[in-house]
Amino acid sequence: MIKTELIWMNGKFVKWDEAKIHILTHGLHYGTGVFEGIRCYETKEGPAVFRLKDHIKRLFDSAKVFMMEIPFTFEEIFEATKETVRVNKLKECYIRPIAYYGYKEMGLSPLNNPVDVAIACYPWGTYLGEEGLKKGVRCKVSSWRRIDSCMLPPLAKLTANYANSTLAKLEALNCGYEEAILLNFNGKIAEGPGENIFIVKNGRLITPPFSAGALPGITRDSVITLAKDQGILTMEADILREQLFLADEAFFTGTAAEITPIREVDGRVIGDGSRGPITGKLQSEFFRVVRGEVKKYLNWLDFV
Ligand code: PPE
Repeated sequence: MIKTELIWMNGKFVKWDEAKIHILTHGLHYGTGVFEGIRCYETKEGPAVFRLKDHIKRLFDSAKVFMMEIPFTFEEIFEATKETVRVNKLKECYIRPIAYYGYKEMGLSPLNNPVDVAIACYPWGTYLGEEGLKKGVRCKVSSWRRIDSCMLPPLAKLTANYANSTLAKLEALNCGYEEAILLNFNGKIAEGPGENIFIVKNGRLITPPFSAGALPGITRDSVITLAKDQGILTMEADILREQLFLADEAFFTGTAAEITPIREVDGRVIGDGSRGPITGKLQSEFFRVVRGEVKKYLNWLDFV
């Protein structure tokens, strides 16, 4: 990890190496936190955060599901996020805001504990490798199922949910694959451990609906919008494992993963085994949009 200078903690900037918490922090023991992943890209007009308001809205939505009161307003977190990028003098970075139950009491009820909030930012290159972004990644359908909404809320970005993601990721890596794909409890495709998933079939996009356990991804939403502009329709529908095997193209979307093609699943080559034409088209449009090269979508950028 590449260190930067300052991290925002509860309203103050703290030096990177001093951004520490107590070992008995509630969130560390019980996964009682909510977080976001955001990217800031270099544009001709300076660094711009991609869809910052949507990310902060989702942070507050996650907290609502968890009945957690974030002790800062939307506006304060919005400004603090931009300020964190600014003080670290970064042109491009990944931004990680987190709100979690802090240190006071142990035991499952978090109600007596403070809610602490931090925002860090640091350079983070490609999520699944430069090669993965160009040629696609090899995936394994996980033996772990995506958490079901009656157990943990998959539509909220709760830190606890990522234990499920980590198990799937570990299994995929251990079996020699680059990424996992999780089925939901009904055996339909849900998403990757840190990405939404799309397939391309006969010129159309298909992606699992939220009811299948797909996080309301902001990149997912951006891709659906950009596809529509290009006359490519998206269906939100359940996807079977074999539909994935038989897709013309498949790709992941996510803030960290951006748009990453999938070239193989469980030993089946997807399409011709490289980045497909529709995936390529959406990917290059996405990178133009985040870098401020498409006028129509300048309103998705918040300049720091
Ligand atoms: N599903 C999951 C489970 C998920 O974690 C992410 C983001 C997405 C879908 C895509 O959502 P969006 O970023 O709004 O398009 N995952 C974040 C964390 C990744 C990590 O490894 O940490 C991210 O991409 O920032």
